[in-house]
Parts: sequence; C-alpha cells; structure tokens
Amino acid sequence: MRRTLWTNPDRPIADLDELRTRARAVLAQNDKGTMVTAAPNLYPHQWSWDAAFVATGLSTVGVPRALAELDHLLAAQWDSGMIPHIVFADEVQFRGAGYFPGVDRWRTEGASPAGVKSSGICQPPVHATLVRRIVERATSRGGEDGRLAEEFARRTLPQWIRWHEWMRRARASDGSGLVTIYHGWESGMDNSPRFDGPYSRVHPGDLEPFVRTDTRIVEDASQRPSDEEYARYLWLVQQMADVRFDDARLPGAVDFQVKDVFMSAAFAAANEDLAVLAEGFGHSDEVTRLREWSAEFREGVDATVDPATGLARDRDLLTGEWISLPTIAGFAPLLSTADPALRAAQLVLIEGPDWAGDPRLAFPLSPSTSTTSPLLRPREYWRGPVWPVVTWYIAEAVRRHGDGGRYARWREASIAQLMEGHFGEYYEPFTGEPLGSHHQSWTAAVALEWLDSS
Ligand code: 9WN
Repeated sequence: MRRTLWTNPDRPIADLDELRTRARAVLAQNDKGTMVTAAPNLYPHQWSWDAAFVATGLSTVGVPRALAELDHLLAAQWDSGMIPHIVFADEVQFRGAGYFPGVDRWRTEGASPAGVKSSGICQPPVHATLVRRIVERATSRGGEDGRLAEEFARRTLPQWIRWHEWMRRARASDGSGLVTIYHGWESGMDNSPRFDGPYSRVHPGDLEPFVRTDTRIVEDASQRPSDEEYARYLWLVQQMADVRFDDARLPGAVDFQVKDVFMSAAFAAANEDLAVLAEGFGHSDEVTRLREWSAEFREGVDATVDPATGLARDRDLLTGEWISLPTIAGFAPLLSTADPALRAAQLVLIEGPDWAGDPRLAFPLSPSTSTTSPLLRPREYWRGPVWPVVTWYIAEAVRRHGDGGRYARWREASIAQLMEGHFGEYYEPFTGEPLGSHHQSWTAAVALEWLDSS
C-alpha cells in the first residue's frame, strides 16, 4: 500500500507552464554569470556532469548561454585531457560555510590550468551525449542558434576528443572496456551501496583534520553520507594529492580502485555521440577510433551482466571481486547495449516489482537502490532516493534507442514528481518528499528537457 504522499505546504506547481517558468527561474538564480552553480547553497561551484545536464536544459531557453556553460567547463580541462569534477567559483560564500572540501584541500595548483581552481578527479563523461543533443536541438531550430551550436561543436571537438582519449588511456588502457575510478565521487553516485565493499577496505591513516559544511546546509544529517564515509573520501583525496594526481602513480597509491559499470556505459554512449559529431565535420579518422571505443566499452559493459540477477556489475580491482548489488547502476546497459535481448530483459526488470513497478512507490520511477533490498535507505542520498537527473538520462537513452512509449510514461511520472515545486536533488521514493538540496540546477534542467520533448 502507498504511504501518504508528501505535499508542499507552500506552493505546489499548478500546471506545465508554471513548471517551465519555475525551472527557468531556478537556473537563472543559480547563474553566476560565468557558471551555473550545481545548487544555490550546498554546491556553490560548477560540477562536471551537472554542467552537461544544465547546459542541455539551458539550451531549451537560449543556446548561447548553454554553450558558454560548456566553454567554462572546458577552460578547466587539464593538460592531460582530464576534465575535473569541480571547477571552483571565486569568492563564493554561503552563511560563511562554503563548500568542503575546497580547492586548498585538493592541492591541485600547478596541475590545473593557470588561473583555474579545480578538483583533481573526474566524473561520468556524459558531455558528448548532451552536446549532441544541444546541437540537434539548435540545428532543428535553424537560424543563428543552429549556426552557433555547430560552430561550438566544431571548435570544441578536439577538446572532447582529448577528454575521451584521456579516459581511455588513463582509466581503461587494459582493454577491459571498463573505466577505473579512484574515488566514489568520480562515479557521481558517491555513497551508493555499490561502493561499500571497496570503501570498507579504505582505512584513513594520518588524515588532516576536517570540518564538514554540507551537514550545516542539509540539516537532516541522515540525508547525507556519514562522517566515517567522509573520512574515507578525504583520505583518498589526500592519497591522490600526495602523488600530485599523476595518472601513472594512482594505481600504486590509492586504496580504492573500482571498475565502474555505469560510467563505462556512459562512455560507450558518449563515444558514439562524439563519432556522430565528428562525422558531421568530416573527421573520418577520429570517427573510426571513437566507434572502436564505443564498441569496446559497450561490450565491456554487456560482459558484466550477472546472469543470476540480470543486472550489470562493478568490479573491485583490488580484490578482483564482482560487486553484485541491486543499484540503479545495474541498468547501465540501457545506456549502451546493442543486444536487443539484454535491452528487453533490462526494461522488464526496471519496470518490475523490485524497481519502478513496486506498487508502494509514490511515482513509478526507479529508486537508486531496489525497494526490495535490505540495503535500501529511502532518505539517504545514493542509497535509495529517486534522482530526477538519472531518470531523465536513462529515459533519454531509451528514447534514442527507439522506445518513445516508455520515455513518455517516465516523462509523465517524473513531471508528476516535480510538480511539488522544490526541484529537489533527490526524492524519497515512497512519499515523494524532496530531499538534499532544493533548487538543484540539474533537476530544473531535466524538467525543461521533459517539457521540451512531449
Ligand atoms: C561531491 C553536484 C554533485 C553531483 C554528484 C553528487 C554530489 C558532491 C558532494 O553533488 O556530489 O562531488 O559534495 O556530495 O553525488 O553526483 O555531481 O550536484
């Protein structure tokens, strides 16, 4: 039976026009001119994968501002080709708290481009997929928007290719078709139960003392990772900073090394999308290489599927063990697979009673951990809540593989979830309560995407 649905005591959204107006207002309010911060208070900087989703949302409003968002991110690209997971804004203050860990803790000076303040790790490479989306949207409109988007894609193509080259070289040169991450933050799904095993083997040594700021902003600490988890996060940052984020030294220096299946599937998809863009500009050598990578990672991801559960798996590189847990990352093949039987089986699973088809859910949308798993924690960050951005990203991949019907169903449910009006970072699956940050940029961005694609 469903629990009582959460209702906004202030002002829920009345209709789709208002949803659009309010989503635009969230992005406008979080826009600092050069970057749209990931959230007004909790995340007052630019995050890598957030920026890609934000840009596609912005492109429904105005193409030049969308492209500027990506240019800002690209200006932080390291010489190695890596795009850092955070580009820090200057002088951002919130209740005197700011974001922790800030740039000082990262010790990336000298590694980041001159004048840029960044972290030293990456996030999922969704960018090329969303650049393609922006270009397609803009060119279908034609006129100045189309010209600007094409010119942007042509100009930045070498940078996106360098980013992909870096990922293939620094994180997947073993030919496994799977990307290695050295920190849960790289996955974007920070404290997902997928990482509990690998994190249980991270034992912080002589850790610089720290004071968190996130729990001053999200006052219900149960919606955020624990202090113990944070100590591990910071220990890994310290280990990487100690070797100056040198790609060649990370394998010998870091206590967390995981083959991330969701990131790998995002990379497979993004290589195909970059190939399509490169093809448009006549870069035929690049097209061949990008399609080879796309196939390599597509196959890498398919090969992780656990026959017992039908879900894709991460692998702990330090123990060699598969991580077979029921999290949303298990649906990675929906982003990338070319195998119709695998796609069909995963679609049945994701709409089944352990996932979006659980009748107890407030909305028929997949939570970040299966509702029938003892690991589910419905309020805690990546351990259970529904993340609107993930819903849209998977739905968009499904639509692009030809399943407009499913896209439409998920669209309806996701819009219904967002009508409460806070643009939550994530949502309690059974009540629909918005949790974490409010006015989260990528949530507003995907609201605009849903509205732009009926
Ligand atoms: C650490 C900005 C980011 C998202 C991540 C999400 C969260 C940061 C944090 O916020 O991570 O990178 O401090 O918790 O997990 O996916 O990009 O929205």
